[in-house]
Amino acid sequence: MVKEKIAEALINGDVEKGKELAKQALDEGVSAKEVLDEGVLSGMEVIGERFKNFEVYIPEVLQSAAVMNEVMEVLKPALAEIEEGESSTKGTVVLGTVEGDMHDIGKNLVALMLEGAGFKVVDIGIDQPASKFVEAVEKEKPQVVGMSALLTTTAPKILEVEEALKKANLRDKVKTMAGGAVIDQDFVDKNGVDAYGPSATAAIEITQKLVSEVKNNAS
Ligand code: B12
Repeated sequence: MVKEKIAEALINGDVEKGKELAKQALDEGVSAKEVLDEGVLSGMEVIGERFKNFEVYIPEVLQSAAVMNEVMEVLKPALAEIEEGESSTKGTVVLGTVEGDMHDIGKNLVALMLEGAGFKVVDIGIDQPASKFVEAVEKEKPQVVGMSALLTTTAPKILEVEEALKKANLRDKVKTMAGGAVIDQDFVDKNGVDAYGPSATAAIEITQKLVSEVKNNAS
């Protein structure tokens, strides 16, 4: 029940209620992942649908995002415990939202989960042109580059990042992954991206796999 109430608080934009319920859920033994998937994300889904149908507008969406951020603060310590066993391969991920795109809620969630799982995340932020991804790869030498795109108009920017990495002779040194509302398996297959990440929890498993592929190639 408490998970549904968290979704409700998120939909209603009630920060205090959201925080209080998240604490209550953890106290009651509900896992942070369940709160995330069945509370936070299902609430965001409802808001997403309403935004699409013009039933709510930008201020309401931002208020729900504020609830989500506060609830995530409560969940953070518990999510960090999702960390996989000792044998998991840790590495570095450069993560950003592509040029022209301001959406960062999903990207931030991916960053949070990856950090929780023990990866170093270099978050380059929103609205980042291909050149900034290249710069970050040169500087940070990550195994994985993660790109987030939520608009039909910005999805092609992922291809620009792929091309820029090739031009800088960096593409064979990293694996790439992409996610966001308009990205799917078909898109990544057609655009030479190594993996599609449907969610922040999936991103952990994918990153683990990609990091070990890069490390195996190097050895
Ligand atoms: C919140 C939101 C906004 C907020 C963004 C606030 C912020 N700080 O991010 C605001 C109000 C600012 C906004 C603005 C706009 N938005 Co908007 N927005 C949304 C909304 C409702 C939710 C997105 C969200 O945060 N979801 C919750 C998170 C947790 O989910 P997520 O982003 O999908 O991320 C998860 C996965 O996709 C994945 N993932 C995401 N990125 C990555 C990256 C990697 C590497 C991996 C592995 C995984 C991964 O993991 C995440 C966590 O599980 C969506 C609706 C939707 N269905 O997505 C529309 C939506 C994306 N927006 C849309 C539009 C049109 C706009 C505007 C153009 C509206 C306008 N007319 O001004 C502007 C564009 C601004 C810009 N230039 O970017 C459309 C896009 C349609 C399209 N096909 O292009 C959508 C789909 C709504 C719709 N159906 O009409 N928006």
